[in-house]
Amino acid sequence: MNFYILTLFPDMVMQGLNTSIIGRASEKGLLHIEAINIRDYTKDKHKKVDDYPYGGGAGMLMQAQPVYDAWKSVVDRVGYQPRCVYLTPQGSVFHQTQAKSLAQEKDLILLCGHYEGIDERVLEEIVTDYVSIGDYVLTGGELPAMVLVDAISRMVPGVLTNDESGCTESLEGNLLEYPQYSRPEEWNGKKVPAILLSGDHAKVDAWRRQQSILRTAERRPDLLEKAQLTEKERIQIQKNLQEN
Ligand code: 6GU
Repeated sequence: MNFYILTLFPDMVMQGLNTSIIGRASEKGLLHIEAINIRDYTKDKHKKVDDYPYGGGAGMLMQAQPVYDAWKSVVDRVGYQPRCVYLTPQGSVFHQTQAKSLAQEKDLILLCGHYEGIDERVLEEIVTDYVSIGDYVLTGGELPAMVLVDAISRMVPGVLTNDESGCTESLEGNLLEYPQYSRPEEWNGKKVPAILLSGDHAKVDAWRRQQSILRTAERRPDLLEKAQLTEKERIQIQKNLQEN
């Protein structure tokens, strides 16, 4: 899959994406991640890419022309208009289902804003999706773009090894992951739950399922409403909530 990230800070984005699993997948040729410097497309003789907003107000806006020309350079190269995601706190909040769906694309353009935003007219021309990564404000779209590339890439076939793909399920059933333990059997006076050492796979599975449900009830009750639970499991949650 090919990612084209339109940004004023190409180094920031590339530095964050050349390591670990995403870096390995890029080396293998499963991913192509490219940052395009919007400043390279300005026609201003001082390489300026921003200006004051009409009507006044705080801060500067990124101007339409360099953003459009940076986008057009990608479109001309790939020969069609791929989906173009603008990272903005005004977008719909990114979710695992969207990561999965965007992983089906061959090419994806990610547009990172800075300053107070981007001239609305170019957004109307090029943006297909407005995406936020949560209800808080960041200084720019670069970190959100990196979040999207990571979340989407791990859904691209081959990016995760078999060992790694186990953790794909965590949010899909709307249940959080159960707690996990590795060696030693006792650390800092704390023992690994005995059932995990029992070798009884059915019991281990049942325990993990129960832990997932309890953890979700405690930490993300909003998710639990969407989870597929048996009647028995729902009753168990009620019992636990009453006990605590
Ligand atoms: Cl996508 N951009 C910015 N600037 N801030 C954000 C965000 C995006 N998502 C949450 N906060």
